[in-house]
Amino acid sequence: MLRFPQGFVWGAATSSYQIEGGWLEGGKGMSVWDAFVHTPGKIVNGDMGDVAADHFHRFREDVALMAQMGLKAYRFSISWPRIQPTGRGEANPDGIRFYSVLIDALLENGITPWATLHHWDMPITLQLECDGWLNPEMAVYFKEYAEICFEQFGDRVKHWITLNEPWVTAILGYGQGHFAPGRVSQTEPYIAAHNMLRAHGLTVDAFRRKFHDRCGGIIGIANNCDWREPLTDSEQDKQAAQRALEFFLGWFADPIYTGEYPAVMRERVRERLPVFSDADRAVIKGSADYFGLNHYNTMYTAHAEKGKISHIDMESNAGLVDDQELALTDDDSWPKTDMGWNVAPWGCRKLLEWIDRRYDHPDIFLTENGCAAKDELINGQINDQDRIDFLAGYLRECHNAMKNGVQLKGYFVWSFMDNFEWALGYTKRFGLHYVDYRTGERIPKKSAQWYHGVIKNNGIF
Ligand code: PNW
Repeated sequence: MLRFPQGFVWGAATSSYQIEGGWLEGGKGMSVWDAFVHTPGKIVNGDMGDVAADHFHRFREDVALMAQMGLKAYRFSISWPRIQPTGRGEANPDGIRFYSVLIDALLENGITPWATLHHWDMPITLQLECDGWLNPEMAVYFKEYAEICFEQFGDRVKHWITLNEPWVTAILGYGQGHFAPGRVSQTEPYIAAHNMLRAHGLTVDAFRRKFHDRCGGIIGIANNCDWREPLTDSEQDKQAAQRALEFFLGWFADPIYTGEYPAVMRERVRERLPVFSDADRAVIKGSADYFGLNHYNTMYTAHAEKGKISHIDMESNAGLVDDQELALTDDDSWPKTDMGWNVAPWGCRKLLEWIDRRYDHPDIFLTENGCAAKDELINGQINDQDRIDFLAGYLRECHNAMKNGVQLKGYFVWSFMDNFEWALGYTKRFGLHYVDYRTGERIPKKSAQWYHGVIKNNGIF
C-alpha cells in the first residue's frame, strides 16, 4: 500500500466544449471550436460538440456520479462565449446561472471546484474581428472576462486555472492547423503564445489586486509537457532532450518563474520570438501560486539537423521541429494507449523532478493525466483494466517523485467521463465513466470503482 499525505487532492477533470453541448442554448455565443467542427474535413467522422455528453442538461446527474465515487475535487472549464457571447461587454445572465448552479451542486456534495477560465473555446467574434491570440489586445479582453468570473464565482471558487495548455493552442491551433482556429504558420505560434502569457499575467495581477483580499484562493496555469529521454548517452542527445523540454515547457514556465524565455529559444528562434516589455514582465514573473501540469507521453530524443526530420516527428507532439533540430522516436517495448501515446510512468517521475529542480521546488498539481482505451460495453459493464494499470503505474511514480522531494499536492484524472476528443471526435474514450452518445446514458467503468478505492484509502495498492 502506497499512502499519500493527508490532504492530497484527488480529482478528475473535464472541459466545457468537450462535454457540455447546448452549443446555442442559454444565450451562448459561438466559439472558434463551434466554427471549426462545422467546417467539413476538420474532424474525424465529421463529429461535432453540438450535443457532446449533454452535460449542459445533465450536470446534476454528473455531480451525483462524482459524489458516488468520493471525488474530492472537480476541474471543469468555463465557456467564455457562455459568459460573454461576443467576447466583450455585458455578462450573459443565463451563462452565469449555469456555472453558479453547477458550483453550488459541487459544494453541496463536498466537492471542491477547480475552475479553468479558458480551455480553448474562444468567442469566434474575437477571431473574426481581431485575429484571436495574434492580437495583443486579447490580453485585456481575457482579463475583463476573467474579472466577471472572479466577481460572480470568487465567493465559492478558491482554485483557479487561467489557461489550459497554451502550447496546444499555439502549436496545433496556430502552427499545424489541426485544432481551432486552424492556422498554419512557423511564426504565429510564438506570437499567440506570447499574448496568452500576457493574458495570463494581466489576469493574475487583477486577481491579486482586486479580488484576493475579499475572496482568497489560489491561481495558476495548466501547462502540458511530455518527457524527453535522451536516445543515447551522447552529449548531443542529452542536449537535444534538454532543448526539447525547454521548447515545450520552458517556453511557458520560464517567463512565469524567471521573466524570460529560455536562452536556447532566443538563440534559435531569434526575431520570431517576441520580447516582453517591462510592464509585461512585471505581471508575468511570479504569476503562479502553484505549478499546474498536464502530462501524457514520453519519447526518446536525438539530435537531428534541419531538413532531416522525418514525417513521424511532425506528428508526435514535437512542436516546431525545425527550430529545435530533434528526432523523436519510441521504444517498441513500451505499451501504447489508444491515442498511440507511450505508457512510460517513469517519464512522469523524471518530468516532475525536472520541474522541481528547474523552478525551485514549487507546489505541483497534476491537472491532467490519463489514457484513451478501447472501452467495450459487455453485459452493461466496462472492464477497463488497461486504464487501471495506467493510472496505478503513474500514481506509483508520482509517489516515488514525492519520496525524492517533489512537492506534488494533487492529481486529476483526465477525464471524469468520455467526451469530444477534439480533432479525433468521439473515436477516443478517456473517461472514468462511459457515455453512450446516442442516449446520453452514463455508466461507471471499472476504473471509476478502482479510483473510488484509491480516494477512500488515500493511496494505491
Ligand atoms: C489535452 N499533444 O489535450 C487536453 O487538455 C484535453 O482537452 C484532451 O482531451 C486531453 O489532453 C487528451 O488529448 C492535448 O499533442 C492535446 O501533445 C494534444 C496534446 C497534448 C494534450
